Amino acid sequence: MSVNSFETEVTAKAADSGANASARFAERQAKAGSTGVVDHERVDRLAGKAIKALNDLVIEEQMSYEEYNAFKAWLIKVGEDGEWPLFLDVWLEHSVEEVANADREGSKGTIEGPYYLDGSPELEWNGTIPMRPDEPGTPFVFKGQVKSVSGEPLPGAKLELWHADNLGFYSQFAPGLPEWNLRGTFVANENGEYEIHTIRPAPYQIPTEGACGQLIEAAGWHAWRPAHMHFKVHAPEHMLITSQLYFPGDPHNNDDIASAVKPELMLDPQPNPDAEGEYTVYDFVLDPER
Ligand code: MBD
Ligand code: FE
Repeated sequence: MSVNSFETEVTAKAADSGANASARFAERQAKAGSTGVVDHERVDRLAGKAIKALNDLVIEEQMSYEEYNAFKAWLIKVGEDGEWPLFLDVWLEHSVEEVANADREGSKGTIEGPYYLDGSPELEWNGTIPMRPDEPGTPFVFKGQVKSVSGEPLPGAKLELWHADNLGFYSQFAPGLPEWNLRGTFVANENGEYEIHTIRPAPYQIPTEGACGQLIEAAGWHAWRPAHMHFKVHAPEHMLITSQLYFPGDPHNNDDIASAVKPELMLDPQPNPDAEGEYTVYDFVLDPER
């Protein structure tokens, strides 16, 4: 394969990823169902404030008709490209997550992002995540314990893990990958322990071909997220944690486009004394259900 056709393939895959997230989100939202009850006072307050913030911006910045029409065209394109989940999860979800989890005592979490899928294959506490036989990347062992805030181990905890491959692609959002590649649900042992075998993901560039990429280009920003692994950790009678963990030294730890890095979420990988690659230890501390 020539370098050019490789680039074309990578570009096409990335473009699909943003759009696929729209369809997946719509399916999940439909399954979750809605009560159909509208809190008119709350909608009045939130929508009213959002509209006022935009009007204030127009006045403060003396926005021109040219700018207004460029904004309108861009909003239309975000929808056409299926990039609303991407846009919202990159530029807004971090504040929603901060509000939602402000009073937790256990481990810090961070945003879910657009590429979570439920129902990944269930694996033993020390299993290997589904991957291709020749999956590129540094072998990576991730081990630790799930505990409650009072320090008790939580046997039967489940850790859902999903991450990008060595080129930055997520299975089911980029074509050509096995269905559950680098996605798995690990069941902790009787001591709440887990030992996950996977590969180190690569730094991730959000798709640049669609409306979000157009905004990034026009504003002179960059499209990078540091390399990360996503988790959802569940245990009976405890609150779910949604998190992401990061690697020290990544060039984008301090300027993640999705503003989702926190100092508590940094891993400490070491050479693995028992096998090729690296290992790291990280414990999850869960708050009791309220
Ligand atoms: C990702 O992989 C991601 O985690 C987020 C938050 C946004 C876009 C792509
Ligand atoms: Fe991600």
